[in-house]
Amino acid sequence: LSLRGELETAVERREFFVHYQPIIALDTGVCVGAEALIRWRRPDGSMIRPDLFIPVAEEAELILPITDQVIACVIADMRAALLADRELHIAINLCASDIETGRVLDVLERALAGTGIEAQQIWLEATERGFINVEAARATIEKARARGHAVAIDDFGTGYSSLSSLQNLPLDALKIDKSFVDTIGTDAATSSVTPHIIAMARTLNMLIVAEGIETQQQADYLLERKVEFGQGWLFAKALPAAEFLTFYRARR
Ligand code: G
Ligand code: G
Ligand code: MN
Ligand code: NA
Repeated sequence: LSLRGELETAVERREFFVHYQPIIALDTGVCVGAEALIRWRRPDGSMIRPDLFIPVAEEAELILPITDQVIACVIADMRAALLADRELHIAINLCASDIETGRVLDVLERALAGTGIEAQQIWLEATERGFINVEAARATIEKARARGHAVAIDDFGTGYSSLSSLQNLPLDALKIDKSFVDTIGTDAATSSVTPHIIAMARTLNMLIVAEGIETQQQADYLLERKVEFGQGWLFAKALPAAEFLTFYRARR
């Protein structure tokens, strides 16, 4: 069976679930929420990484039903905690086609209706990978923000979006990709790019979330440069829902 065929079956059987990677305020160490990261366990028990199956799902136009299932999982896992604590935030990943069509916003609105969860509690991460139509993206981002969601540009620096298109998008936050965080404290040629990304986000009044922080040296460097938030194995891996909530309550 092709991966595409397997994905079709997986959508029908709702084989997807979500793990939650804590997002930490670097200055206080407080946990402010989590990024929802999709997981897929096939019937034979094996797991496939999202960076392998998400592009296939996008190509096969299966991404909308998959994002729909991620949203449903987040609500099922987190509803009680989100209602009990309005400071708790969960970030959901959207791929380029989600952003360009914007249909996902209606799916999200319907899913949230009547749950008591506030739109402000759901952050959206728009990957810049595969981003083509900046005007279409702008319409979706504006609509999302008008509804109260905060929108971050994800994987920044790894795609094709130019500085000028970023300047023209009404974004709340920028996520510094792990590939840049990895170079902190090394003499890799790209290590000089990280300060420029930080300066650019500042100029555009965007909050910054650094991804893939693995060492205290990286965290210290980012904190010195007033990067607000961080994620990475230094703090926690992506966790099953109950484990994330235990972590969250311990780190308030
Ligand atoms: O943690 P990890 O292996 O799960 O994530 C791998 C990649 O898959 C990341 O680039 C991440 O943004 C992407 N990803 C994880 N979950 C989702 C999701 O629910 N939707 C989309 N579109 N991408 C996701
Ligand atoms: O949304 P995005 O593309 O950025 O997904 C983040 C990916 O990075 C996921 O695969 C997640 O599991 C992984 N990840 C998160 N933190 C770390 C880290 O500190 N080290 C490594 N090696 N991978 C990480
Ligand atoms: Mn992300
Ligand atoms: Na990323």
